[in-house]
Amino acid sequence: MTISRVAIIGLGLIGGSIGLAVREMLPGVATTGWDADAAVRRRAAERGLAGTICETAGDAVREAELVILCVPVGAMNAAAEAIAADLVPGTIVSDVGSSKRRVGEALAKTLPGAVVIPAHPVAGTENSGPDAGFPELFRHRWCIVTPDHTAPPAAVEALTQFWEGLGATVEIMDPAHHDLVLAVTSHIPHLIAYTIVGTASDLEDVTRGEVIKYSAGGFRDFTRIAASNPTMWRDVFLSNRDAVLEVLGRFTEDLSLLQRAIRDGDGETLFDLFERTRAIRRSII
Ligand code: TYR
Repeated sequence: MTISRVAIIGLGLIGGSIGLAVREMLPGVATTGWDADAAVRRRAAERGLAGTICETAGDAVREAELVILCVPVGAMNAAAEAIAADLVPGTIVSDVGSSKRRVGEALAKTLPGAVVIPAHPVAGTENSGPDAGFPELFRHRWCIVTPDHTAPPAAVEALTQFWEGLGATVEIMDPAHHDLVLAVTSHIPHLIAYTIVGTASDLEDVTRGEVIKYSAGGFRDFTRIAASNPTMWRDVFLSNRDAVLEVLGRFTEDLSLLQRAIRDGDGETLFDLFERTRAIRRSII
């Protein structure tokens, strides 16, 4: 089974990047695109984010073998409802959401005739919208695919080949496990960035100007992450609630231990942790 026509629903950073990447790397694959926002559709047409930008979601999906929902996790069900009436039974429906278990369950319920195979390209930037996409976004990135037991192997393989064609490396994973892994590697780090930037801006005795001026000390990297799309990240935390709360519980315990070590002047605890974390960084790069 090969895919020759892909519908992209949602033309922001990820949807737009998929369209541009297909045009560049999979020239035999046609794309249609749709976005609920008319201004985004106009901009998408100007940038050529898909071969055809459609006026309705139904027009976009009718002839596609693969439909990819590229909307915030909280808008996934509305996107599924927008395509439901025009979706040909047996069409593969995937998504790009950062949390997988609840999204997959909801899509399967809303689109009973579709072959639902959730996926998460672990790629992005702090930018969003139809001007943010670029064709190399997925190159050398992971795409985690989380099929359930009902997904036909040929469809999983077709989706895998599609993502590999865009330069990604595909890993198959259980959705609940995905959500726990991403809670610790992505969701909580984003939460920490949001928190520290918020804390800095609320301090009475340090001005906003000073925070910006001296941000080279580490703060700057947090501000990049904290500039990420607010709607998308609100939805990620609500959708991956269980895994996020579990990891957050561990994180706050560990933070309290460091707080105590600092208060007690316990340099050994601090040093041991910092040495361990440096080794982790050095094994990544
Ligand atoms: N926000 C991340 C960054 O800018 C990218 C990213 C975000 C990747 C969400 C995956 C994801 O699910 O580095």
